[in-house]
Amino acid sequence: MKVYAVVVGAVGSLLISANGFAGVTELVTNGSFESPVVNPFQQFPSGISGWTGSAGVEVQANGSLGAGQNTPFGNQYAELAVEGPSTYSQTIATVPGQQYDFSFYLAARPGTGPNTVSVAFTGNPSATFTAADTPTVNFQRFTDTFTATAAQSTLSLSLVTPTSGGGGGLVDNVSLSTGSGSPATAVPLPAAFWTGLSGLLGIVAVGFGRRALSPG
Ligand SMILES: [Ca+2]
Repeated sequence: MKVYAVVVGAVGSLLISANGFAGVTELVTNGSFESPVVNPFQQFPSGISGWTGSAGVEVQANGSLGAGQNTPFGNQYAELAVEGPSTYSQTIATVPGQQYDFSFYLAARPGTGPNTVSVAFTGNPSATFTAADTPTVNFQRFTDTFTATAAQSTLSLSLVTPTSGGGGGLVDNVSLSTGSGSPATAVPLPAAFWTGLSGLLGIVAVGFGRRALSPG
């Protein structure tokens, strides 16, 4: 028990900022769009904490698109279509040459067809990700790896389709970290730590992992 307590104290700050991944430092601010609190949705022309939007930022609370239309990550998510397609951006301090793991969750707004999002990161080719149209909001995890080329890198998410103003591009849990490979092995820790962790934060981490492996 003594070893366990010491280890928890040593890495406690890392765990708090890890967004569910032990040992990985989260670099995105407000990546889960939980701030500010909205009910049931709200548009912010000048952006929100962490994010600016070329056409504003729209935050929605669970249920705003109908009963059961929810994110599994907190109570809020964002929609890249505000009154039209918007590009959400966040500038992050980075180390040139350092590799970064990126991930986010994307769901199509039901009834709008496949929703495609382009993700850009300073100095890297952009990548596109598509979530199929489904009757119920279904967040799926997408990942990429970027290498920083500057001390400041801008991460941007742009809605590619749909292009009409009807809405689309539901995003949540946007994450960027310097962790590489599996989060569970990113930082070597004593077995006793993991045993203890399962009783504390393991519920969060395992829940996150299961959804990541089997979206839907
Ligand atoms: Ca969220």
